[in-house]
Amino acid sequence: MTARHDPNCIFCKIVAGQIPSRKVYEDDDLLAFHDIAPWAPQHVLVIPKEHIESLYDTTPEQHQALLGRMLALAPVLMKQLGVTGGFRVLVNNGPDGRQEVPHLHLHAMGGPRPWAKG
Ligand code: IU
Repeated sequence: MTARHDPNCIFCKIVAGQIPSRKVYEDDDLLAFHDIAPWAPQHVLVIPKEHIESLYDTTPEQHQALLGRMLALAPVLMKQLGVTGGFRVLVNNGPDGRQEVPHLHLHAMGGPRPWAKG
């Protein structure tokens, strides 16, 4: 089990295997799975296994490596999923940042356009 786990958090439940997900990557610290409501032909979420609510709860001193690994995983997964023409990454933080699930996650979205606006 991970260092910090919130039993009420849906993504912690996914990490713990209590809720199924379509996993695309897993290691000791990170999990990546297909978004259940994709905005793009390929849409995966990369999350830390540890319960970190948002980027507000990170510091450069403690989380630089973890955050770097989350971002670095995005192109690897996009390529594995056949996305070679371009993709977007997005991290929503807090209510004004349109974060709906309060467990840090990086969206990686790609595939042939048209798809997401903005
Ligand atoms: P947001 O950045 O917090 O707004 O995005 C949350 C995403 O989590 C959103 O795209 C949902 O479709 C996705 N999601 C999921 O993949 N599985 C779930 O069980 C739940 C949300 I709840």
